[in-house]
Amino acid sequence: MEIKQEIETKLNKTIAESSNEEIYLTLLHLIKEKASENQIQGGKKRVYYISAEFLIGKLLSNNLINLGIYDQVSQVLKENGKNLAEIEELELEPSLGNGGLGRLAACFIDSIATLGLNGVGVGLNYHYGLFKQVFENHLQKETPNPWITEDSWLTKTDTCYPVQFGGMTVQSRLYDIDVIGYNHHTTKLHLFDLESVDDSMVGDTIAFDKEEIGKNLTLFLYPDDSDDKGRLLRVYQQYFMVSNAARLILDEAVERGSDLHDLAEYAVVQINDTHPSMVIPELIRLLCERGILMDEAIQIVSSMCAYTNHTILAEALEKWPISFLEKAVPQLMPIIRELDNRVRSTVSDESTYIINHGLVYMAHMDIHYGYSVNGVAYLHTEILKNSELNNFYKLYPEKFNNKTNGITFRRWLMSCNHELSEIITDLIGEGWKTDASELEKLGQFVEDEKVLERFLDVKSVKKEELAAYLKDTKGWEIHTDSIFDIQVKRLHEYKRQQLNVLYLIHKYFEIKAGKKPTVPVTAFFGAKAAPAYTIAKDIIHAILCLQEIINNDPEVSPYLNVIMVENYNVTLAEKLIPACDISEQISLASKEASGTGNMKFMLNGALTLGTMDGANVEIAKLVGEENIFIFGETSDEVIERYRRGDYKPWEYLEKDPDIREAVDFLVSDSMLSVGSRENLERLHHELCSKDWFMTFPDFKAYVEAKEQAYAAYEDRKAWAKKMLVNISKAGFFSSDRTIRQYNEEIWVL
Ligand code: 26Q
Repeated sequence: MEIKQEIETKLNKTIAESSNEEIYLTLLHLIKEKASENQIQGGKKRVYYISAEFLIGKLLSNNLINLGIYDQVSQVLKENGKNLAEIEELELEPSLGNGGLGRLAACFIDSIATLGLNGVGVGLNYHYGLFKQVFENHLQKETPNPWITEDSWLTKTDTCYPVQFGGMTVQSRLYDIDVIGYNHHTTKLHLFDLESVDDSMVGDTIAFDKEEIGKNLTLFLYPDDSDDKGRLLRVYQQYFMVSNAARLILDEAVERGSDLHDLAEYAVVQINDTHPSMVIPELIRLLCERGILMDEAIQIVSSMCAYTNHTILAEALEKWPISFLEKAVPQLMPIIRELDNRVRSTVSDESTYIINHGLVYMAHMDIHYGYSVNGVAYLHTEILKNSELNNFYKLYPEKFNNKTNGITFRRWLMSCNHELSEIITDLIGEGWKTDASELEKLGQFVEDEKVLERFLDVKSVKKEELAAYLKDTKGWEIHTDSIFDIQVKRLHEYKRQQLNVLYLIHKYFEIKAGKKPTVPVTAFFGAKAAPAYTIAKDIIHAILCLQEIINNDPEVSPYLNVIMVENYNVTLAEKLIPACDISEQISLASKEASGTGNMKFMLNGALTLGTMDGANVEIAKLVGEENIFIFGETSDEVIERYRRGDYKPWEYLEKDPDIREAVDFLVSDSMLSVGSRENLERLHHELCSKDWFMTFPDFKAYVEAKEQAYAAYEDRKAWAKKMLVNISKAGFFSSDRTIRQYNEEIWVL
């Protein structure tokens, strides 16, 4: 059937006489039907990618693209007076993730489906997901962010399990979202929900009764662990997720012929950071319950669980007080104790024990009782092996491996940047869509002026589009001939948005003093801070104050503007990334495990301004030093500074007047007249007395690198060449490549 006929049959009227809402729902149902026709069958073994977060973003466009009908549908709608972009606006974005880790999981299931692998995602169906960010008085406020409507991408299933907690049992229900790969293969994202969940507990704020587990368990995604009640709820959530996952794994294996002794031939579990780590003792518990002896159960589970580490920050490694686990999941504690005892009887290095000083170290359990431990970028894995997890590496060198992260090019190029996709296809054919390494073929055009011109033109179109969107939604005027310099990611001190802030203040002073840039700059920010992360919120406050001061200063605003977008999410990322000239990846070297935004920007023709951290190291190696702007201390230098423990920020304040001037501006009359003294003074004090993520030692190098990048931008042809090289080398960062490696080296499906 023609697509127009298909849509109109479902609508039961013509497209022209239907509302956008009706068309949206019709497309949603049509896509769901098509998805069910192409479920991956696969072989004997199935991978379960368990993750507390799946930051999937809106699905309409992406699904149309992956089904190969986007152009047709868009055309038919246009011919009938409708606009697909406007229809897309009706979809609510599910915010089932905080940031990188959740978005990575979403890219991975897209690639699993695209490659036709026998794999599913397993997580939780949070009704409100992460909070929605609003700015009030230049401060972040958190509000609930509901996304589930009567008709949504969720499909209710009949799968339900009782889940037992200390003192109570709750009932679960499984909801599925179809994950449509490029070329039609479809798999499932399994999201477990609490059958008795009570949405009415949520009012206008994100505050709710944290103790009513039977009602609140799947209401929110945890943005922080600031108080004990919240932390305990997180334990309940994690166990609910893995207990359901474990039962699903056993049931499906048995259904496909397993006698449970051979479970590892039927299932492999990828543990996405430590949030699902309790799946190990839970699987052991269930196997024992079904008649398998402890020794064998441990051996089976150890041969089917693999752990991915996403962080080097010690404070982010989960460790739970025994008392929490005793209260929430008493049935697991005997097993965890047994696992710890076995380590104690064979390993002398106490630092690797699972239970220490009344705390249960989740990562330690994963490493002792999983068969694979992987980092998410080359440098990250090296740091894990050589310092952070060195004690474990000495015990199990064979378990450690690297899987450099990747992104799905369907969403991060084909869907968010049709114009660029078309040029690429025009130049090198369609092959890159299924084999990203073919982007290398673009290399032959680096000297072709006409081609370079086309790349610059697309960038302008995407900048105009972003500016028009911000004009429509916020009334902001953006100079589209300015350099779009963008830093979007979660707000965290190690990511160093505050370094960017210090630069902007410095630049502001220079312009005031008459040193005017040749090309104007617009500095964009987008970032959510965890609600209890005080300094992160202070940094947001400083950016918003600066935005007001700089944009309203007639001496400065023709040359420099600051734009902080509200509620940065996947949908906004899809608008910002294609419009970017300079991608800010300025984390303190050694702290960013990988980063994936860096890959998305590169793929869309932005040049990276960054430190030698995470996957920036691999980007730099691929594009060569003339096509990236690298600055700052190396990870070795930083690690050595921390080891010596002798960093004194005040020494930099004393010897560098530029740093002093920039930092002190935070508490100047000018800032205090628009902002709040408490927030600004706290940030000022933090930087002057601690500066824990060492912005001052990198400040000069950062200023120089920025100036170099801005100067390079002026030679448009040379810049276009650099863009082209970046795009042509981005193929390595396709999540299809990453997932192939997971499969070849870990899962072996
Ligand atoms: C832990 C305990 C209590 C409450 C919350 C958490 C928690 C929640 C989310 C801890 C960590 C996260 C998320 C981490 C994350 O997003 N890490 C990022 O993972 C990306 C994908 O591998 C990397 O590219 C980033 O470098 C890394 O920061």
